[in-house]
Amino acid sequence: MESLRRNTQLILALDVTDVKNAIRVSKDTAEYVDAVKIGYPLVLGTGLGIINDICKFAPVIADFKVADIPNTDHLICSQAFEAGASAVIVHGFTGRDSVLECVRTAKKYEGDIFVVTEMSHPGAVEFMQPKALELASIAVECKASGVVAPATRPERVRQIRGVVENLTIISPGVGAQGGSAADAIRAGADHVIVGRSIYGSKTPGIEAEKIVKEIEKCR
Ligand code: 3DU
Repeated sequence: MESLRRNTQLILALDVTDVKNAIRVSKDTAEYVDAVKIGYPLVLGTGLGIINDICKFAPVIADFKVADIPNTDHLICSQAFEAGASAVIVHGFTGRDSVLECVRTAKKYEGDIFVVTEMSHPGAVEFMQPKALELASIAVECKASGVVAPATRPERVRQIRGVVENLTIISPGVGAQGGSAADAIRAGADHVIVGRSIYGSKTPGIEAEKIVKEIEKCR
């Protein structure tokens, strides 16, 4: 793990689409988060330069769910790291060569790669769930820093933890999707990822603090 601190164990999913809100929420929650995850909603809404703006508050994980041929994966990851991201989230279903290329690219920037295993939404049981443990072992074989595993299914986080051993598990699905931060952490997640419950609140800092306190209680 090159970049992700393990302090509050909370990662903010910053899925707002304008600079003003992105800065407001980041500033308000900065003391409670280990990282901010930025994906297509914010980057398409504002431009790639937003990564550098948000880096001032916390390390940025670029959630681009990279899923292409190795050369294109390399180009996408390079752009994200050049823009200031500390980590990039990639898919594993494209195969080992693609994931390896992402990990190779991340090394050049001393950055991290997280591989998606099973997603947190109901539809993930159709195609991803049957392959999730294999996707987790691809992450291990390719020496990724960690995996993304579903807080909506803590029992799956536990099973994925059994495969990835000491890799970092980051876990979305807390709050708006029905998952609990404490359950995900108890099941073996290192960090929970929370979006709408925090940025959709009038007081994002207070919401973030509540989640951090919930996590502290189960340590
Ligand atoms: O549901 P929330 O608003 O707390 O946001 C969750 C974030 O995590 C959001 O950015 C979504 O795209 C991302 N994510 C998942 O929710 C589930 C996954 O399996 C992977 C990423």
